[in-house]
Amino acid sequence: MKDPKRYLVTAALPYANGPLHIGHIAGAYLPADIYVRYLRLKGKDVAFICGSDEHGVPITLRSRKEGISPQKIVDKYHEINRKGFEDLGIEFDIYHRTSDPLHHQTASDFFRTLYEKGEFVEKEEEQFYDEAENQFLADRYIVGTCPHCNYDKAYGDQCEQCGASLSPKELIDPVSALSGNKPQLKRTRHWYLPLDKHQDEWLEQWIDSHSQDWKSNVYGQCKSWLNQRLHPRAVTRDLEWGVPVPVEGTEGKVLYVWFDAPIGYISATKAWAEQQGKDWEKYWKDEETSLIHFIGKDNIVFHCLIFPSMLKAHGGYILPDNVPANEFLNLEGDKLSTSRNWAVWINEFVEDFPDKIDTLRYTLAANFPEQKDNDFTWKDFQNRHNNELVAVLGNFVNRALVLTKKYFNKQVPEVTEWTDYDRDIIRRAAQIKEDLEDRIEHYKFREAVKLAMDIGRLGNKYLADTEPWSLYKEDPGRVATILNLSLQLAASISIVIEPFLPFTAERLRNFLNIGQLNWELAGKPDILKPGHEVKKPKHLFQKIEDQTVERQLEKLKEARRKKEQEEQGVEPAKENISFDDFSRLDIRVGQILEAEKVPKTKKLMKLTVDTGLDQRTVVAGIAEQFSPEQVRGKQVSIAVNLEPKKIKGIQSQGMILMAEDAQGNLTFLSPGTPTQKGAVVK
Ligand code: B3M
Ligand code: ZN
Repeated sequence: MKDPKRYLVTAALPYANGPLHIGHIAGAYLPADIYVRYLRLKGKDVAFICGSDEHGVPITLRSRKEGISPQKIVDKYHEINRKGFEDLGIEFDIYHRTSDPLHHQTASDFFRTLYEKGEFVEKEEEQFYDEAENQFLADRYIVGTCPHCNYDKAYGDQCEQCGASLSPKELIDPVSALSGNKPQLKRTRHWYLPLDKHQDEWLEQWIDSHSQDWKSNVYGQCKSWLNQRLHPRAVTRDLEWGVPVPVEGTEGKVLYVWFDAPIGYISATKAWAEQQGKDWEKYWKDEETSLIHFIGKDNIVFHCLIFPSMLKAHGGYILPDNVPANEFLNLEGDKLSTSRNWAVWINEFVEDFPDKIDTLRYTLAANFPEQKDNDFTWKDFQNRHNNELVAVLGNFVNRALVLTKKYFNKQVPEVTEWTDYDRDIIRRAAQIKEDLEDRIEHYKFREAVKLAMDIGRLGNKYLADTEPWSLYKEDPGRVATILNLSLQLAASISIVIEPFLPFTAERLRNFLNIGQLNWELAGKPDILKPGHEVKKPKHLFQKIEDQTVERQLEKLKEARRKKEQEEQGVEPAKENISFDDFSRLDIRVGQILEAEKVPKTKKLMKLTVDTGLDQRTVVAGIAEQFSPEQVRGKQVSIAVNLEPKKIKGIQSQGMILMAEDAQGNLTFLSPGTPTQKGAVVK
């Protein structure tokens, strides 16, 4: 849309079931924030909407796993994620939540309107059911083997390995995610959105109308869905957690999370408009509003096909103007993964690098997976910081300020006369600003962030070519012109980097002693007036040392190792003890002389052991795996200075050392060759 009256920009509502990592940020939130900051700099009317998606199976599964209520789970992660965005300088106008009553009301009304208009198809059919848990198994409640790629942990709604969208009945060997049982089939009634009808009536045509202005990855995915033909999609579920279906006689049913979540954008806009004294309907119903959804690629079908069909079925709403979805970000060459703990978590990053938020934003923007998956590495993070932010941006700004202090007492000098070369620099700066606009407006943020840096590159080249430091004695008037232009370039930089590096832009404005400027000033040669006083120069950035990023790499690998061990059932390491503590233990090689089961117990065996010091009685929990015959005569390790303890009425004097694996299998720690009884184990 050319020159819309206002913008409504949404970023996918993250599930409040866990913390955010850099993959989320690179997928949807940072591109959205860059875009919105740009619009704000241009003085546009824009509402930037986000919030927590607090329904759906990811939440209820998490709540079961942690043994706390769904509401407690979403309260916890809503706050963590809200703060994470704030720390990254991602400035939504509102960060709402779908457990809010206003949302329940809005989603409920929306459903009722469609219901009353006859926009749903009602169907009763058989669905998988877990008898033991008394629950229907939709979406992630059911797992099995993916029919497309054979991945054996595919969910009922999607395979995370190949990305295919699935329905439970397509899974091979499905089992309940709750009990692990084989599911039964049971009849149930649901409401379906007839996407096939929408496809024929308008949807396909509408998607086609965006073949040129939507990103090819987005348009391509939509076409591939349409080519396989859309099917009616159930928008209700047999679950307890969610927005109740607002129809008589539907107890135990809620709206499908992907039905209510996008309506979350609407309820969030309502809440924001109420706070601001604005009219929410202008943002959703006026044809002159441009609605833009920023999302990750796994959300394309919901935002490009399903939600538009809901809006159309309802009537009165505008449809998205664009849905600039990114592909996925990898980390150090490997898929980002919560389950394998291969991620840079936002809360941890903020803790480790409170003054490097912009470096993260910069590195992510430079690597946005705009057309295909892309990689984040810590080495690249360091290189971009040191070789670009420090060496280009920081260096230029610092030189301009230092020279201004030295020659002109911190005041912007007056231009004596522009040379042809100066004019060329001015023209190039203006060109960069124009190119930058074009790239941002076409969602090409990787090129855009590079262009923003180009003004710094231009400034460095200008100083290197003109060498004001060697001219002052001869020609102070020329130096005045050079520094004037350098400071104008620095002011331009403070504008164009704002969408990408907002914290740095603020510092730079502070150095230049100016407030936030309108976008249109960027690239102009007269932003700062002669005589304006700038501040004492400081450095914009400090270098990142090798060991800093090496530590992060170590931390990543350590986290993954821990997770793998956890999965394999390896117990976590205990705290260190002193050598003294250890040497107080007295462990000897002993030999089992006699063995008999302790009556009326399953596990216990009474042993007589020759410790080399004495013969003593020990009770050991080994009877389930060993018979008395198997252990008689065996050489073992025995702790001999443990305090005696009464077990089932028998005085036990010591402990036989055993290795126990995650399945509870026991092995004796016997010497490898026959050893003298009483030999000390140390
Ligand atoms: N919560 C899925 C996701 O976080 C979902 C997005 C909803 S946007 C309306 O990927
Ligand atoms: Zn698959």
